[in-house]
Amino acid sequence: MIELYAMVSPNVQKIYLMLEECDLDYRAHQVNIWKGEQFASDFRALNPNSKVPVIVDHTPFGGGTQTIFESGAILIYLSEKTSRFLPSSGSTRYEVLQWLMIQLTGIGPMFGQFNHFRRFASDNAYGVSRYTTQAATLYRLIDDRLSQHNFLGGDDYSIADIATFPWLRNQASRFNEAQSFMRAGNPDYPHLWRWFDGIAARAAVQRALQVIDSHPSTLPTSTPDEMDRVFGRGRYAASPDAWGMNVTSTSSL
Ligand SMILES: N[C@@H](CCC(=O)N[C@@H](CS)C(=O)NCC(=O)O)C(=O)O
Repeated sequence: MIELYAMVSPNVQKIYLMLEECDLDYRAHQVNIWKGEQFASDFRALNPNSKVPVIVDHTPFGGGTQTIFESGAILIYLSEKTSRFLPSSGSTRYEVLQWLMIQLTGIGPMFGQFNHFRRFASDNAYGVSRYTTQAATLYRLIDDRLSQHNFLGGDDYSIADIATFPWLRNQASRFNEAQSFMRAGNPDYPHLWRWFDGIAARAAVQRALQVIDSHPSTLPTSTPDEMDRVFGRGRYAASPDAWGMNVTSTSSL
């Protein structure tokens, strides 16, 4: 059995998708990051970086328990545990890993910053502009890649797709009206939306999305101070007076 420490974000959604795709037995524990549960000592013992997702596998190869944090490391671990969605050798393995890394180092951080500035600091024109451009560049990259291959890693569905799908779904549902290039079905990205619809139709993905969508975001229950703590701003900023960033904003989209 695998325990998943979770919340609603795309980085966690990848792991639900993978667990369902691999038909693994799991139990999810919701970590309320707005209430600071990620900073509790028992959670930090699992991930000293105080972030979800984390898994604890009670039946790893070799016995004992195996704890893993970082969504990319978790996906690779689960692939190797089940021999699924990541070739064990050869150039296709590295194709998949390359596109997994594009998600981990590009799509996640850039879309994450886009979301942050658009939702919580929309008066910061530079941040909004920079991350809108970064996100648009990534949409073009994904569509171009998928114009040549059925899936991001090549011919077969892989952890690169599993990692990327929740981010595109998140953007389309949150910014459908406000940011045209993120709109679901946008004809400027025909290959991206062909790929997206195919993944959305998978039985395991539908099962995962049902579980994911049954957990509402706890953000609306957070106080301005709790938001400042997660965002590292206000009295939590390393340098509160620098850059005029001593800002508390509760605006949400
Ligand atoms: N690189 C990490 C990112 C994880 C991450 O940013 N988790 C967020 C939720 S999406 C979190 O736990 N935030 C709590 C905090 O920053 O205090 C991964 O891919 O697992």
